[in-house]
Amino acid sequence: MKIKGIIFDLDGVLVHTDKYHYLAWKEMADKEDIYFNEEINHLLRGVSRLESLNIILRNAKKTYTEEQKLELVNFKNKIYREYLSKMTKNDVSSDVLKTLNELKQRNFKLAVGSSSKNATFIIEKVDLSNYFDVVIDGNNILNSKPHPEVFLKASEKLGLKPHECIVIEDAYSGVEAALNGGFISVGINQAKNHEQVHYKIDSINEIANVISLINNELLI
Ligand code: B16
Ligand code: MG
Repeated sequence: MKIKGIIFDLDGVLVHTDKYHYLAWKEMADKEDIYFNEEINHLLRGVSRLESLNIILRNAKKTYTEEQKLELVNFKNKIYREYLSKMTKNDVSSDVLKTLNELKQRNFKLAVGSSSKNATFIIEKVDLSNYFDVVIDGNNILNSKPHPEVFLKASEKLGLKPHECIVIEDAYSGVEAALNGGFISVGINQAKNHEQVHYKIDSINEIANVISLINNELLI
């Protein structure tokens, strides 16, 4: 079976919105006098907004009601969206553009599989909409990564089986989700630390090579 589709994570893979998540959560944490640093921020990669808050609140000095939690996530999201609203196509690296163009030219089906409810907004701001056949995001799923729902929905909408797709992830939880769904996983940055990730890459440029490698291997 050959690889026919590529499902990209958004935050931390296609765009570096992870720095804005950090800044917005940091502002919320400082306001509440909760200890938060970049190390803790790594734990939030791929995890839903509310689950992210619950991770941050492990360091809180008091307990929060569900209503107060909602206020905190709304506070964070407002700051986060202010950063997002300033994004342009210049926030997409030349490596990402080159890779997407090459994969499109080679007729691979491309999808985004993101936990973010802001995914469509981001993709439009950075002018990447035309590259993707399918976008599945936090608004389309009930279970966030490490549950495989986001990737299973993406592959289904692409008309492909999980084993015909590779998933590119920067998050430990994202690699878990890919493995749980029966996908071939490719880890970049933090996701390279996952013990079971199938392929580790240092740059998105390497995706085409990984695909050639898999397709040749599967031919044997
Ligand atoms: P939002 P991804 C994820 O995006 C982020 O990595 C994660 O840090 C964030 O909490 C989650 O989206 C929800 O984002 O607050 O915008 O709905 O990596 O799955 O593309
Ligand atoms: Mg990510």
